[in-house]
Amino acid sequence: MSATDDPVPEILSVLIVGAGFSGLAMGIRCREAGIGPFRIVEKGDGIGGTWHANTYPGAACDIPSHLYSLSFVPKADWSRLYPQQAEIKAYLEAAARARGLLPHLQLNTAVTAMTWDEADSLWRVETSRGPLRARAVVSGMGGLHHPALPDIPGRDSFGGAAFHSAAWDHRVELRNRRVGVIGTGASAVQFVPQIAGTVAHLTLFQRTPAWIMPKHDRAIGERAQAAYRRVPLARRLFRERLFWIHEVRALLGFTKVSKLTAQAEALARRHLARAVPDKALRRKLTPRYRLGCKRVLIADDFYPALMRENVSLETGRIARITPAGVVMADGAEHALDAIVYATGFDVTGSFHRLPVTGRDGLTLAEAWRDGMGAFQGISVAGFPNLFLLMGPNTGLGHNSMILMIEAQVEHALSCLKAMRRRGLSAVEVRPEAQARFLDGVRARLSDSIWQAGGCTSWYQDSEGRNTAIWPGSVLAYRRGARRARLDADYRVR
Ligand code: N01
Repeated sequence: MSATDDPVPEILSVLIVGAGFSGLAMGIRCREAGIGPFRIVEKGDGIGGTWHANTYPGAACDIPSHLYSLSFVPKADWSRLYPQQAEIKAYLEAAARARGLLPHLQLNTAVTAMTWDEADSLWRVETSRGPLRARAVVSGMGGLHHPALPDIPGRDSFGGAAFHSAAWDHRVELRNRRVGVIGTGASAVQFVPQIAGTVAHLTLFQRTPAWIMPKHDRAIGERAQAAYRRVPLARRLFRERLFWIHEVRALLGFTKVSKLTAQAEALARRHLARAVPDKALRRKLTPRYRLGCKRVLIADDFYPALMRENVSLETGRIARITPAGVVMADGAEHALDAIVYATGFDVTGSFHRLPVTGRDGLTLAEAWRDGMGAFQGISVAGFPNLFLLMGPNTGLGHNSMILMIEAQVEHALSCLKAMRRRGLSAVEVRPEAQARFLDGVRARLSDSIWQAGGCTSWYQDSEGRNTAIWPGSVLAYRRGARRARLDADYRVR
């Protein structure tokens, strides 16, 4: 993929950070609207964001392909109901090429600091390849790109191979080796079935059993693909149907403990019982928190993988890691040749790692001392001309994240277009608009599963506040976010 190395224009209209779904969506819409000059900088060496970085065996999306794609970049020939990593990455590369983004895209360029220059009304941005200046910055950095390694004593003393699932080391041969996998989240349930059949022995270290639903993945046949190609309305109706199947959960109040929770838990228990006849193993795999508190997983092949003779499930507490393997709190030892950490990401720390200094020297870390928060998850008071995509409280547990991203892109774009039309140099969300929005989020969260569910999850910060998930329907979010009400919610100058 040949991106650009051309010199950057002296002052960019827009700098977009990240070439994953959200950054590329923003770039496409900027280009269509004639906003420019703009540039997309990406720290990685390819397009796709999480779908470029995560190459573990079996990496796939648990949202159907026709819904997990941009409404303005339709693809008729998705090969499976649930898309696999390579197909999503190829889709994003094709979109970037077809929509003329390559001349705007600069790879291997990490943003290291950003400072708002009030006198010149622009952002001064430090990158690993030199400074940039931009009137506006759109962050498409996402939240799930800093792998979290567990704080287990002796971790670095391990003598075998060790890596995180999000940075899979394909040079390490796991075939016929004794492999330990720590963690049982969305990543582990996808790759454990892929490697279980080839390793000598797999020990899965589980701290908390997850709720797992049936997946029912299937290939989408050539006839259906051809029909979607010939009749775009058929594809749109299929996408719409998938949207409503997912959205109905939110409309029925999935974020609260309800009858729906109990019914979904019963379905997941039946899924477990069908796959795992062994009562003792089933007990170990049965969650003890209410469904929805952590991300609900979908997989048909994970439980069968645990039934294999060469796979064992360890549910005790890990005491330490030694050069030879893992030692449990009860003294049991597991000799291992390799350890895969499927231990998730540092989500709340993601923005704090990047020094972002807004108006009057306020840093984003200071603004978020009492927890992350942004107006519509997009704009933060004190940080003019800065727009966050996939910002705080805009993640989804029930539907496609792409729908949220598109609403955020339209919000940022409506601000940028108004700035151009009205000759504005800065737009900054009013603190009262931000406070009103965050009060609404808090009210929605007050009787949510995260208050009552008795679990901790990466959705919550160290104080237990959910700063990751939008506690409502996509429809409700889109209604509020899609078009910025500049004169009501923003200060302009
Ligand atoms: O990470 P996770 P993930 N000792 O944080 C355990 C997205 N995603 O990479 O539950 C022992 O879910 C931890 O245990 P516990 C998706 O949004 C999407 O799997 O904290 N264990 C848990 O079991 C997802 O939610 C897709 O008790 C430790 C696991 O490690 C997000 O990425 C696919 C531990 C971490 O699970 C993250 O998923 C894959 C310790 N010290 C991922 N620390 C799609 O299909 C942590 N654990 C779209």
